[in-house]
Amino acid sequence: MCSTKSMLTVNGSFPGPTIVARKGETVFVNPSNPWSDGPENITQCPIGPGTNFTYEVILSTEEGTLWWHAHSDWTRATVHGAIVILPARGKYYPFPKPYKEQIIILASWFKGDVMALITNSIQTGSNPPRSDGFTINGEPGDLYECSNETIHRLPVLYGKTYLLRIVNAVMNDEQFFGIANHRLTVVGQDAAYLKPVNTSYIMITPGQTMDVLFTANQNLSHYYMATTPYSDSGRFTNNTPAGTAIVQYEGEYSPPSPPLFPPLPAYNDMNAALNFTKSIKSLASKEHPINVPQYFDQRIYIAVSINQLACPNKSCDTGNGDRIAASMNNVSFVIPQIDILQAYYRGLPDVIDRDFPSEPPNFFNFTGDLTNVSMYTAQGTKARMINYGDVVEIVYQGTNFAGPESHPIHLHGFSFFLVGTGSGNFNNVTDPLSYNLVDPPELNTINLPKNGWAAIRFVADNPGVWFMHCHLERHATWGMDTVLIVKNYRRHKIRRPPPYMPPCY
Ligand SMILES: [Cu+2]
Repeated sequence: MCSTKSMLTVNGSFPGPTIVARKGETVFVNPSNPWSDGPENITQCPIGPGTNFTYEVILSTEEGTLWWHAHSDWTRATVHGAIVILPARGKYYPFPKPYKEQIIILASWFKGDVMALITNSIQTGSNPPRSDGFTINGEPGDLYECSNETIHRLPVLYGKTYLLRIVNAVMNDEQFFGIANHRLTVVGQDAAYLKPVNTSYIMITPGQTMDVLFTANQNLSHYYMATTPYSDSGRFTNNTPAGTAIVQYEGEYSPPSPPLFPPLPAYNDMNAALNFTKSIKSLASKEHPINVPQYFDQRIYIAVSINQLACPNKSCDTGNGDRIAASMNNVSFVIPQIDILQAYYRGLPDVIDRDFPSEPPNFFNFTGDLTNVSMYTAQGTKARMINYGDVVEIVYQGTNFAGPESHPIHLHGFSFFLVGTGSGNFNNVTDPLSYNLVDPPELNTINLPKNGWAAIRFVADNPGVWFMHCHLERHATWGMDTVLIVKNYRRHKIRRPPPYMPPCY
């Protein structure tokens, strides 16, 4: 894009290296560059410059594609990569073996220094700038200036089927993605298999991964694959070209210039986004069974809001001089100085409050006219305590404050079932009647629709300190986060921390 910059990477590449494993394996990862970490000051303190730390990643039921990324400030913009989880030895995909596989990582590109941008917007209390572009496998593609030569190219053979492992590593935008003239078959999401969905486009939120098949069955030519932002906020106009790559048939022919472009939905096409999301169901086959909780022990109802915080003398750089904030159940999350896992494990006082509310402190018409409802939020470092083994239902409720939009909510530590979703306020009598308790998708990041609700269920069988946050990075920065702490039970315990944990400064 006609400029250069230095940036944080892993092994000098953007995107970073791919980790390949088989189902059920344990992977050891040793990042020795600075600032690669688990959620900073949630489950560890950051890995300091010049030091290293080994992660032991235990894969259990996951099969398909996941991704790894930094969790310190906005470093994940450039520090991320795919994790490919193949079937266990002797097992096969639940679809015909593709001829080849290709990782496709969608990401944001900022011409400026990402840390400087976010630091500045935190100081001024304002909205961080939009990214200057979108990339596919590290390249913005030839719709951007100076980017002709380096566009990512995927050579294909006529008649063959390819598996794309798509990761949305974009910072602040859901994405539509498609390939001109080619149908897509979505077969997996967040490392769990799906009933195949045949479609001309996908909508993928930051944090999500999708495994998608396509067959090279068109005339020998060049075709764009493209990624464009999706935003239902009504405050966004898309001025950014699509990130593109080229699907390039092998053979003798003269390719058109430019290649055909896929007819993706408009950036604000909410129906296109919801229709795609609603078509996603677990495969739930004999070979790949699922176990959907048919009841719950506790329900947590969480209002997810954009808010504001008072700025001294109205000195912040926004319309009314206040600071933009965000919250869950009217608590705007404050990241503590020491990591919560260590504080909890060692019983350190005064780091967390254990009283994250199980419902919003005030009930109002969350999705109605809120002009007379206060937008100010409380702040805190509150965690929700959960007994080991509890079946938990979480209902997320979108709210209509300040340019409402959908939120990709991500929970660490679990895959969970998205059992229901709908528009307006959640009705705890009628809405559960519409739940899918047969073949809901098993995910780790859901799309909470704008001014709507979404319900998830999981069994709290993983003791630990688990961050839950919106995967739009600006919302997470503003406080749209909380922590679930699953308590120990008998031999099911949080593991002892290794002696080489990065120190907290
Ligand atoms: Cu959000």
